[in-house]
Amino acid sequence: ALIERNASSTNVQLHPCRSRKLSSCSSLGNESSVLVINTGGTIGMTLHDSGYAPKANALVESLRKLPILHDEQYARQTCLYESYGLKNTLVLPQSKLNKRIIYTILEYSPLLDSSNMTTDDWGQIGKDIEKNYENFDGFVILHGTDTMAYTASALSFMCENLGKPIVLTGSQVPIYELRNDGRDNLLGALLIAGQFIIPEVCLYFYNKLYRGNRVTKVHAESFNAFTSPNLAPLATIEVDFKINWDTVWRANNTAMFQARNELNRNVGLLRLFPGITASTVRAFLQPPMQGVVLETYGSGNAPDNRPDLLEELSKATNAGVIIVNCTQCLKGTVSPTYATGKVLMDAGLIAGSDMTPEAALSKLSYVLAKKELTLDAQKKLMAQNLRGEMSADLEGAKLCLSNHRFIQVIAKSLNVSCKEELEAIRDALSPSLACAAAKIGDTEALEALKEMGSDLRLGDFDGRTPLHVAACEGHLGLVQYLLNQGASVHAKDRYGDTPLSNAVRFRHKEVVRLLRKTGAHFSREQMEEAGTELCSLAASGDKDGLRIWRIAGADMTKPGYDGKTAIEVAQAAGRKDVVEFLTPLHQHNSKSMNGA
Ligand code: ASN
Repeated sequence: ALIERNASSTNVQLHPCRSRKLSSCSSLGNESSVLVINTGGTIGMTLHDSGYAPKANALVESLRKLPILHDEQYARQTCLYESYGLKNTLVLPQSKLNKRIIYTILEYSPLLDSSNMTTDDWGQIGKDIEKNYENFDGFVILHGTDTMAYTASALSFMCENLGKPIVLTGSQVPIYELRNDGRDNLLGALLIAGQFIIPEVCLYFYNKLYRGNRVTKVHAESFNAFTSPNLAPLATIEVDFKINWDTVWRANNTAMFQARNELNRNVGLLRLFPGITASTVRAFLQPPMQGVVLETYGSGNAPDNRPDLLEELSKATNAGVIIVNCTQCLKGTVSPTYATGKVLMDAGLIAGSDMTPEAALSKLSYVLAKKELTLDAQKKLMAQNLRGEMSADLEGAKLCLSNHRFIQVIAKSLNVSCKEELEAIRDALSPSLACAAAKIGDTEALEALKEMGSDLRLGDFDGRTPLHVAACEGHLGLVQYLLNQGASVHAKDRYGDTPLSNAVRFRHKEVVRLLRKTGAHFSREQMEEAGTELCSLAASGDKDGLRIWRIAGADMTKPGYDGKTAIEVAQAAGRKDVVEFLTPLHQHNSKSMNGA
């Protein structure tokens, strides 16, 4: 009783929790249900005269005979077959996390080698997931490896506001053969889809779970067939499941799940090569072409000495073709570093950041099918990070904010997709936030920033560290705290000021003492400039001011800009008390150098 792929029969209505008799099943709470959509691929192939080809109606029965993939005893005890009424439902043995994963296989007809798949097949998978969305906890798609990265990318865009895991997998050797990678891959995918709420379209292969729109097939024979060049795996499954929850993408709105199954077919991939002719490019960009991924060199470069080529590109973008610039390199991103990259921007291309060509192409297909949008809005979407398919542009992220919760808010608004990006934002923002916290003496906020992994010793855009700010404000306790955290008393901001010179300026005696105790001292230039400052303090009779300089270790005999010393200025101004104050210092210069 296989459920065939036609619109009326693909809604797998039954759900164990609703349809099974509770009295006869004690462990329903531990159960989760997964829909496995079998589209074909090597995993279910056998050898024919013409080579490997998919074998229909065979997978369920062979899985049923594999104890690691089906627990017949449990199925009978819990009346699994009666309740489902379908022979294509199986159950995994109990997992380490005490879960029972019940999975129902929906087999497509015909099963396809993934080389035969088209955008219509992506649409069909989308429809079937949508129809069965509420009946299952997760979804596994069995798929050939050849175009799996394309399907995974496409589904990631089509599945809007996804709240459940969709895991694509397959194998390099059919599951029917003695040595194969199909069993492990299927088992891993089921365990992920049935046990963890990773609300992404993922690809599981050879012990690693990847974000689906970040992968590319890199090996035709190895079991380790995929790589995710610009994003670390979402999970690694070895002795334990290690899930990088920080990297897991989540929809950040309150909309319901829906699969957008319309896709635009007028898209294409064009790879630049030295000597490509303008006529090739022109032919490729002819109507009905609407979206093209141009695979460029290095960080998004193309010849800037080929006006014929650039003209063809400009003509096409002016005519409304969206052209996305992606690099031919496996790793790294498109950036406007070179003149040879800038010319493409000038020609109206959209920078594709570090998207894989597979992701960029399927994104175009998805975005161009949104007919309700204007061309400009479609272009904007192409440049935006929609599902974690590209790394967010963190340029200009150095904002000054006074509350560390803003980091999360900013991360969200920038559509940050992984731990590394979040860390980059944190590193860009936290010095400013730490300075803001230091200003108001908020040790708790500084602690919170530290817990987030921020380095409290770092300076903001002006090189001002939290210690500078705390010293200005005279927050003695905070200065102590920051020193204990390893803050440097020698840090200089862009004006050459140190925490010590700041504390002197705002006359925080105790802070100056503490900083001096920790080894703070004036620099040679500061010492040179001190003379003039001392003279002006002496002229105005400001003994308090002079005292703080003395505590800070200034040489009180240093002459000012006109060669006169502070004591000479005090004498000329008839400030006897200042002269008195400065006399012993004058005589015992060496002592005063060590502070009071
Ligand atoms: N040709 C196969 C496919 O993509 C390759 C595989 O699955 N390993 O369907």
